[in-house]
Amino acid sequence: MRTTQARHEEYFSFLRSVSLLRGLPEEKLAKIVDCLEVDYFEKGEHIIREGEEGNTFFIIAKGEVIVTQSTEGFAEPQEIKTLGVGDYFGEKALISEDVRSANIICSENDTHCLVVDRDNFNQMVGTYEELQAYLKEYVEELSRSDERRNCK
Ligand code: WNU
Repeated sequence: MRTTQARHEEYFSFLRSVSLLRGLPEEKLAKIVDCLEVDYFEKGEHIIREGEEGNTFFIIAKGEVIVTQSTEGFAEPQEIKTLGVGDYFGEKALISEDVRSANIICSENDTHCLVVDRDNFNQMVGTYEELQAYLKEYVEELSRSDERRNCK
């Protein structure tokens, strides 16, 4: 069995490679690792459902997911993009204080996501102004591209 120490080191070095978190001081990163949960998904599973309430932020540590969204003129949610290792999702519901705005569906077996809850997300983002500004801007851009795509 892997020790807690080994797990900590593994996720710490992984998080250091995630571009979003580049500017975070090491002690902040270590705290995030302490309060992470790891969730495992199989191909076809919904990780996030559009319209549901959500209180978690995800970082992909292994595998791949697709993002889909309900769109005017289409019966089925339409695929918007694919995300892979080092990508993250779920920030929009936390930042906009809204329900989930898209579906996240696992597209590869044995996908691992690091999960940060709302309190820890707020601590992570709140203590780092550049990250906060970056994410706010990105979330506004997502809303604009949703409108351009005629999401429902
Ligand atoms: C998009 N429109 C919407 C993505 C991930 C991180 C960043 C893009 Cl910084 P949520 C559903 C999640 C949402 C986003 C993610 O899906 N998402 C998008 C879009 O065009 N959401 N509305 N592209 S991937 C992505 C930028 O994370 O957060 O909590 O749940 O609404």
